[in-house]
Amino acid sequence: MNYMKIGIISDTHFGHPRFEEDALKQGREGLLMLAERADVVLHAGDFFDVKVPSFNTLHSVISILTEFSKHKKPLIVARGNHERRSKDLVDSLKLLSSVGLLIYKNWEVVSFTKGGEKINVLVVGNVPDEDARGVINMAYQQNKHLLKDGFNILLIHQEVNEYSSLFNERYLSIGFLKSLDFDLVVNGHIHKRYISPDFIIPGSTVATKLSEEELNQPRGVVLYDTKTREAEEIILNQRKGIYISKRFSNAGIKEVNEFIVQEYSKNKRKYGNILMKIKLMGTLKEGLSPSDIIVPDMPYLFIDNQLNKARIDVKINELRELRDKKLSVKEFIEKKLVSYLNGKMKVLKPVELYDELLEKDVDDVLEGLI
Ligand SMILES: [Mn+2]
Repeated sequence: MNYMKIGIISDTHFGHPRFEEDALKQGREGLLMLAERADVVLHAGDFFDVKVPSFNTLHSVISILTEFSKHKKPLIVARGNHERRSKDLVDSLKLLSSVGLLIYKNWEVVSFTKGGEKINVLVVGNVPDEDARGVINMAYQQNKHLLKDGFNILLIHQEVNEYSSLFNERYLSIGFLKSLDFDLVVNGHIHKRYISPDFIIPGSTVATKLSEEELNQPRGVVLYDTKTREAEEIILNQRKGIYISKRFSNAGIKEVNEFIVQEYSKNKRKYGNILMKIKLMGTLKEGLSPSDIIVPDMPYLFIDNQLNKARIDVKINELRELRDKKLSVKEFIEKKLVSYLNGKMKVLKPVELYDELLEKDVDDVLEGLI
């Protein structure tokens, strides 16, 4: 009996405004690698990053797909949330499918056979996550008769509670997806890779957010064997993502700057091309503010400056408290002064001093104290 190799890729985000070059390079490598090794390639959505890609992006993508097409392997793409446009507008995937560079389906089963093996792919493009159960179930019921013989795959682009940081009881769950009885579910949207014999999220081929999770996971694609139900991860050549967080205590500008430059240079020497995010936390010396840190201009270096955040939060909370209690400014200062002077004055109670200061000349008040 024959079997098939399914290439699985997702979230190439071509045309990403910040990482356009990486998206093209890594997406190209992933697609062409699968074109060579797989019998059929599935793309689980967010092919493009933007709803209306620029001519430059389209030009680059068309050249990638032209190379891909030389391998004569079908490329099936589901719509991601980034491609969703209103019904009467032609979207980027429809455009590419109209010239035969990819197969773009929605609510449809596409079938392929190789030797004695048949695979059926039900494609359901992205819908609002609250509606996903209803929509996918309806698409399944309508197309069930086409899923009788062969290896059945569901290709979607949605949140799934077990793998998402957002929980919503109306979103998809593994239990729901298993109840539909597919041999394999392939999902995009979630940029972190998860692999099991019957559920695969390949993850994105490019980091689109500078989160710790996205930076610390190497990007890749998956090659799935329908016979053994084993999935091979293929890691792409890529800029090394590095996420560092550092806590300072009463630091000066120089100390912070030196840390940034040292970490960047050290990693650049070690890995070559890097994409680095440094989160700065803790406190600066009295009198310095976070905006005093001027970040050195280095390619693919991003700084999340949270210095003095605790101090700033305390101030914000005091102001919030003031607002909540609807204290007047006068009362607020009185409270601050009382808490500051409590136990430090013998002659007057802090509250009396405050009243005197409000009504009399400061010099007269001070004279009275001596
Ligand atoms: Mn995405």
